[in-house]
Amino acid sequence: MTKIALSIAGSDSGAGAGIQADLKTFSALGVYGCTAITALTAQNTEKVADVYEIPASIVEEQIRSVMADLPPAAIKLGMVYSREIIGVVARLLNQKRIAIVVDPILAAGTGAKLLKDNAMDSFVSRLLPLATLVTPNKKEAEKLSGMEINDKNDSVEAAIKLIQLGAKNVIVKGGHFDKKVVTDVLVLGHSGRVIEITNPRIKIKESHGSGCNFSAAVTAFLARGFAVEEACVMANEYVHDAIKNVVMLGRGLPITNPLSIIYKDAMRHRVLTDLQVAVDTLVSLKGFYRLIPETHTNFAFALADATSYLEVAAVRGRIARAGNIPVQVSRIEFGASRHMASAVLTYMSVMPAMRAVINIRVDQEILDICKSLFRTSSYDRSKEPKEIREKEGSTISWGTKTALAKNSSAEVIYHKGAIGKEPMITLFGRNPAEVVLKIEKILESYL
Ligand code: PXL
Repeated sequence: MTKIALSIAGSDSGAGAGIQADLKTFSALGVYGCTAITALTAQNTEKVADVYEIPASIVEEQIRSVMADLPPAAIKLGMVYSREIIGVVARLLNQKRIAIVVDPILAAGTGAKLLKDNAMDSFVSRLLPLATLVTPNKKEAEKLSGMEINDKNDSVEAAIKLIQLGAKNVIVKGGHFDKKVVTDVLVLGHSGRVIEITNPRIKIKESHGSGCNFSAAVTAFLARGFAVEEACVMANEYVHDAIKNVVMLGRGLPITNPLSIIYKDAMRHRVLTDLQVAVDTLVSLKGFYRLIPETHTNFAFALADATSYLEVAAVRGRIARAGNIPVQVSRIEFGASRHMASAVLTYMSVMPAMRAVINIRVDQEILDICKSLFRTSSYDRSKEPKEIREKEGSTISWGTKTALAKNSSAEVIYHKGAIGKEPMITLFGRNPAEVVLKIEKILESYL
């Protein structure tokens, strides 16, 4: 059954952080999100222009309305802003056996205060004791613990202080430490266990919304029934991906992209199915077997933003021929062909829209047909520099680049072989269906 999560937080008109980020994150992670809005911020990627506090009684009515009819399996507290709102939240959530994630929002990434100075004491005394998990960054952990934090040991010490103040578990996030890798430090209050979750640093200064996305993701995973440690590890991976896919839309901070995971899953599915449909058509084309070289054919299709062969789908084991019948040897998978991936990735670095490629047999007649139908270019493998030849897997990339340098709009790139190397034609298209159409054209002339 669909689980419900409730976010008690502020609205961000720029929709990168706050309630808007929480709803996107809950939705992306398969949880139904409800909200109780504590404050309206007027803001964009550059600054918070103003904050309007929602009366505590209205915050109370929102929480009551949701709880009465849409019982949440987990609750997230974001920006709570004032003592009055903290009082209401503490009263309503006290004694509730629901996982509560407290994201201690003190200030916006662009600087503005999001918790009033006179609310700090009640935040600590009334909300920390409710927390299943508190998710401070470096600065927030320093403020709450009253100590300076410079390394992982300090993070553990600060987390223990927050546990002594009543939090059950604490994760001090590593994003704001000046380190090459980012390490989140999770301290489990019950066992005292310390868990480090480490990622390579993504090279951006700051990403608007990442803190909200993280705490909302943990909340979603807790709502779905994962334990705190698992929820933190999964949320960490999710947000790492969301930060990698930031969108630069305004003049200020880049915005974290909490939906990237669903777009990516959808795109991967599209790439696999489009390629399979095209391969099915291809192997049924009359006479196609005559275009399959001794080393077999492969057909590859890359994700739109692919940079590695793992993001290019191809046929595991290639398309071989059994007599006159083309045979798809195994499944279509990402990472199945380093060779074809190398060709298409190099091609895409010049023309990003051309994401599909197939290799076919070379004889003079096929080559002449290709030249009559398509823009072509070629490279000479005997001219391959020694250092490229010695580097495993770099020949195709070098060849494709060399051929494109001669004719940057070539749809067909070929080489005539070298000692011990079978000649090869690579034929490119925007997608697999377009490549199949080109193959059909070749076959019309190659009787
Ligand atoms: O990123 C913290 C945050 C949380 N909640 C709201 C915000 C911000 C940052 O700007 O505006 C409403």
